[in-house]
Amino acid sequence: MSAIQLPLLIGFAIMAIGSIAIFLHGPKGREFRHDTQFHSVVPFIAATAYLAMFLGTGVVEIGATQTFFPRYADWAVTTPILLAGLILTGLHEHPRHSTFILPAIILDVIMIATGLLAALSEGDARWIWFAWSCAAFFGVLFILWGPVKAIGDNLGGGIERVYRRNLVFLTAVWLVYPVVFAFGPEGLQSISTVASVWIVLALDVVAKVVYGFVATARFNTLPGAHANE
Ligand code: RET
Repeated sequence: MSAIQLPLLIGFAIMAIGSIAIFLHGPKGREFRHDTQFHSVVPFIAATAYLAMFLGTGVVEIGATQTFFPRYADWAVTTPILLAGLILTGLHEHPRHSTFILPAIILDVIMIATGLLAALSEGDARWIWFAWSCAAFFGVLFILWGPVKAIGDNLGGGIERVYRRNLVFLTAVWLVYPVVFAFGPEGLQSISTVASVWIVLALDVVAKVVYGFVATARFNTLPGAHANE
């Protein structure tokens, strides 16, 4: 097994176990909640991506850098689910939640797609795509911290507290990804490929599994959280 395969295998195992653990941790019996469904499916998707990367499927050497296509495929699917989950936590009873979920998801998918374009291009083009991806990211953050937070603040009943805490957690973790990209093998090359795979693994575990537990536990504290959805 090569040095790069170890974190990928560990990633597969943590994500597979995390998916089952979040599901079992959720409400029992016939009760279904959007947050438990969302948060257990996210690590399952990641486990699939880590398995593919461990097997070398979709890992392509372009120029001097390795591009992990499954990583971007994973993010393109899981980050919209995490965003939809966060917005639904704040606004699940609000009739206009799709007004915010859709634009947030579109910007988010553009962020991941142009991040992949940055990884695939060279020279100035790489940094232009990086900057454009960051612009989309700021659009996502604007929606979450601006209108969604403002509406949530007026709903009361503890929703605003749960939303704000989840929002702070999500923002803090997500902001590290572009930093790792900028300093990693795709950017300034101050971090080696193996080190960057370990760092992204740690971030993915926090953003998907730890956040999944924390967010579902916080949702549990809301009155009415146990109603069938
Ligand atoms: C890239 C590179 C280009 C600039 C930006 C990026 C942002 C990535 C983010 C990824 C989040 C991933 C998560 C995965 C786990 O569920 C594509 C690295 C802004 C924010 C949360």
